[in-house]
This record gives sequence, C-alpha cells and structure tokens, in this order.
Amino acid sequence: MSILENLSEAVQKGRAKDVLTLIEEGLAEGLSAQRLLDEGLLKGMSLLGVRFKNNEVFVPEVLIAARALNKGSEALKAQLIADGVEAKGKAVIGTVKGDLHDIGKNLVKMMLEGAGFDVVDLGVDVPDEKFVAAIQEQTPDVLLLSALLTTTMGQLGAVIDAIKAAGLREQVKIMVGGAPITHGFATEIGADGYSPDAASAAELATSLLVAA
Ligand code: B1M
Repeated sequence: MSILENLSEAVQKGRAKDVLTLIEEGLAEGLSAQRLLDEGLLKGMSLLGVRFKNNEVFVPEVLIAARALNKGSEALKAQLIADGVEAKGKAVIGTVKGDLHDIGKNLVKMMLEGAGFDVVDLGVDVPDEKFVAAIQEQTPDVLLLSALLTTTMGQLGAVIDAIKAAGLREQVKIMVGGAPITHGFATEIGADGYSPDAASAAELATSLLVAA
C-alpha cells in the first residue's frame, strides 16, 4: 500500500501514532501537505463516514478516528500555513448550538490562518448569545458559522437573526458552511456567503474583506 493509502487506513483505525509517522514519511518523500490532507486524512474520514452511515462502525470508533485526524492536521499545519503572512483581518469561527462536529471548522480555521487572518475560535455547540458577544468584544471583520447536521442547520439562521436583533448585522460579514449547507440556503437565511470547503472559505473571506 502507498503512504496515502496507509494514512487513510490509519485514520479509519484511529491510530494517531501511525498517522504522525506516516505524515513524517510522506513529507520526507516529497508528498505535499495538501495531498497528505486530502488523499490521506480526509479520504480516511470520508470512507469511515460511509461505514458509520451503514452502521458498520459506531460513535466511539468515529471519535477515535476524529482525534487521529485532528492530530494529523495539526502536524501538517506548519506546512499548510505560509510563513510570515501578515494578519489581513480578524475572523471569529464556531460550530452552532447543538452541533459537536469540529473537524471541518478546524480545517477552515487553519486555512484562514494561512490566508493571514487572526482567528478567534469559539469551539463547538456555541449558543447564539456567545456569537453576539464575540462580535461586540472581538469586532471581527468576518464571522464563520459551521453546521454539519440537518437538525442544526436552522441554527445558522437563528444566529443571524440574533445578530440583527442586537443591531450588529452591518458590522460584520457572515459566512456559513458545512456538509448540508447550500448556496441557496445561505442566501435564504441572509448570510453574505457560503463555501463548500476550507480552501474556498479562506478565499471568500478574503474577497469579503475587499468588498467591505
Ligand atoms: Co456525525 N454525522 N453525528 N459525528 N459525522 C455526520 C455529519 C453524518 C452525515 C453521518 C451519516 O449519517 N452519514 C450524520 C448527519 C446526518 C444529517 O444530519 N443528515 C451524522 C450524525 C447523524 C451524527 C450524530 C447524530 C450520530 C449519533 O449520535 N447518533 C451525532 C451528533 C452529535 C452532535 O453534533 N450533536 C454525531 C456525532 C459525531 C461524532 C462526535 C462521533 C464525530 C464528530 C467528531 C468531531 O467533529 N470532533 C462525527 C463525525 C466525525 C461524522 C462524519 C463521519 C465526518 C464529519 C467530518 O468531520 N468530515 C460525518 C459523515 C461524513 O461527513 N462523511 C458525520 C470531514 C470534514 C473535513 O468535513 O465537516 O463537511 P466537513 O467540513 C468541510 C466542509 O463541510 C466545509 O469545509 C470543511 C473542509 O473542507 N465546512 C465549512 C465546514 N464548516 C464550514 C464552515 C465554513 C465554511 C466551510 O464557514 C463559512
């Protein structure tokens, strides 16, 4: 098996130590950090996701795999983030109330940092009031909201409504994302933008700054 296949396998089995060793080997062999991320770590989680859906693996296995993936993406961070980029703006990011998924959010955060943003991460299961308070306290240029469940995607609109009710909507650009979200949904709830993946999220955040 190739290093990328082994990496995918190690994520699926939740073997964090093997993940780190394979990343080292991959980088030493000249594989790019992006390929190790996309074709190794994320491929592994995507394959595990199918088995999760089919009830072949359960929450504990997925959690252990998520931990291995997060360790791996942390190890790749230095390679993914360009050196010496000056902060071009400030962003606040979080996963909405009721939702504990953070792998995608963490990748978006990493790409934003790579694009030169100073990022404040509110974590997961973030109540609407906490997003409102963060806008008041941190005065970010962009707020990024993540939701991974069809049962929590409605929460994205609730956060935007809470921000409007607090009179803060004009102060910040709002982007939404996560597997069940579409461009149409983002427009419907009054977001300024939607991105399907981490790389385009960083590009969109940058273009929203220019447009502001
Ligand atoms: Co959950 N889970 N999960 N889960 N989980 C999904 C999402 C699911 C699709 C699995 C399935 O059934 N096939 C399903 C949702 C179904 C639905 O809503 N229609 C599901 C379910 C049902 C559940 C539970 C309800 C299961 C249960 O308890 N019975 C439960 C809910 C818990 C809760 O949140 N309250 C649950 C729990 C969990 C774990 C805790 C075990 C674990 C999360 C661990 C963690 O995040 N630390 C977990 C995981 C890992 C998954 C899968 C397998 C993988 C998700 C992931 O991390 N993908 C997922 C199945 C799948 O996606 N194949 C599944 C990799 C990640 C890089 O992709 O998060 O999509 P993603 O992020 C992308 C883009 O979406 C985008 O960029 C990212 C990078 O490119 N993006 C943004 C994300 N946020 C963005 C924000 C932006 C922009 C772009 O800002 C603007």
